Amino acid sequence: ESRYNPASIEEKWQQTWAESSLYKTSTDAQKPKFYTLAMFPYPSGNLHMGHVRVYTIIDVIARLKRMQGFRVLNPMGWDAFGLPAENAAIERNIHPAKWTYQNIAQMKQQLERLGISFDWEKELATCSPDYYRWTQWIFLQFYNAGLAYQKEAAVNWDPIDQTVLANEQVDSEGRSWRSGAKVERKLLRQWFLKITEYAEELLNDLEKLPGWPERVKLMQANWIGKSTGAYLEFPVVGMDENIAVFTTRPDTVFGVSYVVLAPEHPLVEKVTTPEQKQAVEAFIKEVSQQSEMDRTAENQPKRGVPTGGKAINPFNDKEVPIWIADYVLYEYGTGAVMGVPAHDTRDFAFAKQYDLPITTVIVPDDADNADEELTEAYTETGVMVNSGPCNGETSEGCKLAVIEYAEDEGYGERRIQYRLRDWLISRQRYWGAPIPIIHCPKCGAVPVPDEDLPVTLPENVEFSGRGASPLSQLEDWVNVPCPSCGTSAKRETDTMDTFMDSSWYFMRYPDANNDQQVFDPNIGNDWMPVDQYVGGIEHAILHLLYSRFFTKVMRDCKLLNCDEPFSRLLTQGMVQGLTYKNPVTGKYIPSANVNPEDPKDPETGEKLEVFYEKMSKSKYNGVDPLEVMAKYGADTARMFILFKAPPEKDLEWDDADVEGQFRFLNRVWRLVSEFAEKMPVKSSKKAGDLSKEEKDLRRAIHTAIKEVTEDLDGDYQFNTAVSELMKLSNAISDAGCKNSPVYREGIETLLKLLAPFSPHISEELWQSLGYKDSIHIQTWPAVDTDALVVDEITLVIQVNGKTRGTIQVPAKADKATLEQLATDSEVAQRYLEHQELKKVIVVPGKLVNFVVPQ
Ligand code: ANZ
Ligand code: ZN
Repeated sequence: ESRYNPASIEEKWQQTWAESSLYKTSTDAQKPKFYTLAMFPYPSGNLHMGHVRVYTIIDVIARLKRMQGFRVLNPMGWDAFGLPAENAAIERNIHPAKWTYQNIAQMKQQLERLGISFDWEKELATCSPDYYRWTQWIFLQFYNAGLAYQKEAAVNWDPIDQTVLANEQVDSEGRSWRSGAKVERKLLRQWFLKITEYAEELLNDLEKLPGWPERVKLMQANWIGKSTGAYLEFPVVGMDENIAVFTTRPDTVFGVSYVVLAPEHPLVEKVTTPEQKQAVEAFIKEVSQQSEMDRTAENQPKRGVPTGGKAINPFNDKEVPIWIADYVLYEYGTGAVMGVPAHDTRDFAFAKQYDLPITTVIVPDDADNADEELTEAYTETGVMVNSGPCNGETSEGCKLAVIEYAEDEGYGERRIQYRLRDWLISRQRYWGAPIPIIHCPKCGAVPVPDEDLPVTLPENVEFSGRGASPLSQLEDWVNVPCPSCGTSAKRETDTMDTFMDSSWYFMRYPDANNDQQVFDPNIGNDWMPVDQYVGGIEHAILHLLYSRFFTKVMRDCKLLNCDEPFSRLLTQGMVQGLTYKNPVTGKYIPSANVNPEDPKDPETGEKLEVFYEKMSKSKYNGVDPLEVMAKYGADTARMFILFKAPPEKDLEWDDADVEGQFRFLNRVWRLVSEFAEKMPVKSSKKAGDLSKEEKDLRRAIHTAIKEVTEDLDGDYQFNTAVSELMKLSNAISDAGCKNSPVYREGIETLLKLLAPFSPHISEELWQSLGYKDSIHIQTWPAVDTDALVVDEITLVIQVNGKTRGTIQVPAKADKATLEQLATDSEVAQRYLEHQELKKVIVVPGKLVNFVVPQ
């Protein structure tokens, strides 16, 4: 009997599986399809524990579904465009493409080391021209459908490096991560996708996703942010202009004491009086330095200046001043607000600050003193006061009345407003898919013809991190004739947000190697939607929302016929490491420098804080998957990850539990090896001929099948499934009937149930039983419900509540029979001798208690 040596068997099987293309996607049309997908990684070059967790989860599901008779598509690829590659180019003078492909090769090897059953024939990398050709093509479908357009938008501008920055590159103080310069907001012409056109459907269709976590659906709904209210117009005094406001509270219109424009609003210049011009301009400059976050932060003081202009409230003909203020955002609603200090918290703070009038127009139903001065805004519903014709009505009723009146008189209309904004996809960056547009002085924006796609990235580029986007500096590349009229024209030099690459990759996998089409719609429709998607909660909004948007647009372009891309979604929890922190200095200390019995800072002697936190380099709490696999093997690493916590919960790394799983696999190894050496029977016995021992073992086997299958088919409760496997292994090892066919059934079942979790050891042991076919193409065991029937149970015999012994009785015996059997038992005979019986209590299925005088 040989020792369990994961290193040698794991590598051997990984090779064998690859050579036999074991995980190639089946084309057997008889089988139902199952599309498993884990979010593809950014190829940073190194696999971390978070990757191990998500890819192990998807692998268990894929292997299970294959054994359950599905044709499974379980593909893998690389989200390979993006900033880190460009930064590597700037910092280390290595071309982004080279850096990226090196990382891909390395990570692929590491993934293979984990034994994940991907169909590598479907592999894709978003930075490859074969892929981004179609990203560009899809952009043009959006463009042709009127869903892609250009407009001026504010971007983060670094005045020292002369470049646009992503939000992630601006620190919390508003400074550039590279130059340290205070970032400015600058208006640039940018490309947008009209996701707002799909806002209502994106919101409503969340109902079609019962297999998604409620939390994720709620986050999406909030992000879309539907508000119902009105659009109302306030004429500007002395001018032929109206200020349009969006309000969710038309009922408060009689309480308006001022109107506010966002500083960026185009009417600001017009309405500002000469006396206020200087103050207004200074304020606009100041606000332009602030981020949207700062401007809308709740406890931030609200600031503004009067423009000197005035507007008329058409509902009561009152003149109100026009202000500009930081808390009004240009991009939301109409970029203007009616200020109602009595009933809006922000307006209240603003009015207090600048001594503007506060008029109460709603009072609580039970108010006894409506004229009392407010100490804060009253934001609830109630009864109308100071509201002309509305006085005495409920505020809810007044809402409708005001809208109807506005519609009749032409002052406004009902309006649904979404917080969701159109998606800005322009990036002034090199490492992304070029936007396939040519700007012609005569024709304007002209799409690159399909036959000229892809617009490839030029290779000889300078990466300095300074100046405009690298592409715009390449004259040769930029200057081209217009495809439509031939005039000299210029290429668009912006590239696309990498979220565009990842918004459709799941549509590409089923037909990943198609060089004629984005994908064959028949193949796409065969596989879509993804049946089970797994990924991190950090993508709850953007990636998942964009992917849903793309799916709907592709549907409307007649390329797909599904409404939603991902039927079920599992968001896996984080992997946390043991973290040591000096509470005084705030420094994190590597565990190697700490005595776990008495954790102290080796430098200062300070007692350390000890806790679990998401693994990260800067906290020195990471565990390297490669080291774990080198020590224990991939199977143990997988078992630990699956066993330690339910998949959606955070998981605390624990070396002792890793050891525990390693010991379990060793037990399985010994159990099966001992059996395999004896070349045991293959014949089967009729159920009726089974001994009690055999029946008990069969019950354990089929209980395990039932439990494991239910744990997996329900909510993927891998942790409890692993516990069931441990129970079964114990039952087998305790069983006496080692030569029985039932014992063989036990061994084989254990291996099959273990196969999705620990694919290598189960394959090795399976083939040691003499089988030549892979265990991973075996049929998932079915429950024999007859085997589950318990025909004898253990009955406890008590005397005055004290347990005196047990007997075996038929499981179906009724109360009277139980009492009889108990009375006749040897135990009862012995303890009840010469005693007068007062009472007998029978609890079927459990016990019989004889009560005698004490
Ligand atoms: C008057 C009013 C009175 C308001 C009142 C509220 C309470 P949501 O639910 O987020 O859609 N608003 C509208 N456009 C804005 C902008 N561009 N920047 C900042 N605030 C803006 O909120 C809608 C409310 O937010 C609107 O209703 C408006 O204030 C404000 F007792 O109008 B309300
Ligand atoms: Zn032209």
